Amino acid sequence: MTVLQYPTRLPCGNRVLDLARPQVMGILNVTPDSFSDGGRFHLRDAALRHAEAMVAAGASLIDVGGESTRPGALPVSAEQELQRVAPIVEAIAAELDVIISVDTSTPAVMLEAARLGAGLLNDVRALRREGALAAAASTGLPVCLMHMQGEPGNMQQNPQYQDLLSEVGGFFVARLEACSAAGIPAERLVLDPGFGFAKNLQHNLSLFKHLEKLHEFGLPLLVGVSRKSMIGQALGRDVDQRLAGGLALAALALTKGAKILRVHDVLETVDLVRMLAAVEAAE
Ligand code: 9MG
Repeated sequence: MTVLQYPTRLPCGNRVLDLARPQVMGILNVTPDSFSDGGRFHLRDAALRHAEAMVAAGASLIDVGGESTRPGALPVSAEQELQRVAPIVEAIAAELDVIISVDTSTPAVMLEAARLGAGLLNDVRALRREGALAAAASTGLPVCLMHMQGEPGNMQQNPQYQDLLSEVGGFFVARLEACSAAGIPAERLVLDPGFGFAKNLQHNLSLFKHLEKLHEFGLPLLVGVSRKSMIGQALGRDVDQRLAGGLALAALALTKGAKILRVHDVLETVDLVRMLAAVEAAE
C-alpha cells in the first residue's frame, strides 16, 4: 500500500484545520433522543449557546448531527434531518468562528450543509448511502470515513470478526478506492475506526490497543469514545460517570497519533491536550 503522508493543513470550506497538533471536535446533537444530552439542545438557540460554550472551551470543530446513531436507532427521513440540521449549521456559520462538521450520511443534507457553511462531512456510513459519494465529491469538503458493519439499528446484534484489524483495514481500502473513483482525493479524507459501532467490548479494546496500525493509510485519524458504552462496560459506569474513562482513552489516542478527538466534554479534553503538549514541549 502507498503510504500518503497527509498535509498538516486541511482545507475545510472557508477555514483550515491545523493537523500539526491535536484538535477537539465538540458534539452537538440536535436529535430529540440524543443519548447523552436527552435532546436538551434541540432548539436552535440552545444549540447555538451550547456550540458557543464549546468554542469558548477550545473546540476547533463542532459536529452537528440530526440523526441518532446510537445502537438500535432508526433512520430519519432526509426532510426531518434537514429540518433539524440546516438551521443550526446556518446559525453557527453566521455567529461563530469554528469549523462546522456535519454528522450525516444523507446526500441532501451534505449538499445543503455545505451550501450553508459546513466545512467537514462526518459520515458514520463512510459514504455508502446511495448518492453520498457524488454529493460529498461535489461539495469539495473533506470527509471523515468511519468503519461500521451494518446499520445503527442492528449493528450491536452480535458483531463478528475473523480478524478485526484486517477487516477494518480492508473496509478502508475499499472506501478509499470508492472515494478515489468518485473524485474525492485521499488528501481530503480522515479515517475513524468507529468505536462502539458494530463492536463488542473486546473488539473496541483491541482496536484501541492497535490503533497505530491504521497509520498505514497515511491519513489523519479521528477517535470518538466520549461517554460510550465501552467505558461503561469496562468500568461499570453510567453514562454520566464516564468522564475519567473517556479522558484516559483520549490521552491514549493522542499518544497513538490520533489527530481529532470527538467529545462531549470539550473543556476537560482541551486541558488534557494542552497538558500533553506542555510535557511534549519540555526539554
Ligand atoms: C456520529 N458519531 C457518533 N460516534 C462517532 C464516532 O465515534 N466517530 C464519528 N466520526 N462519528 C461519530
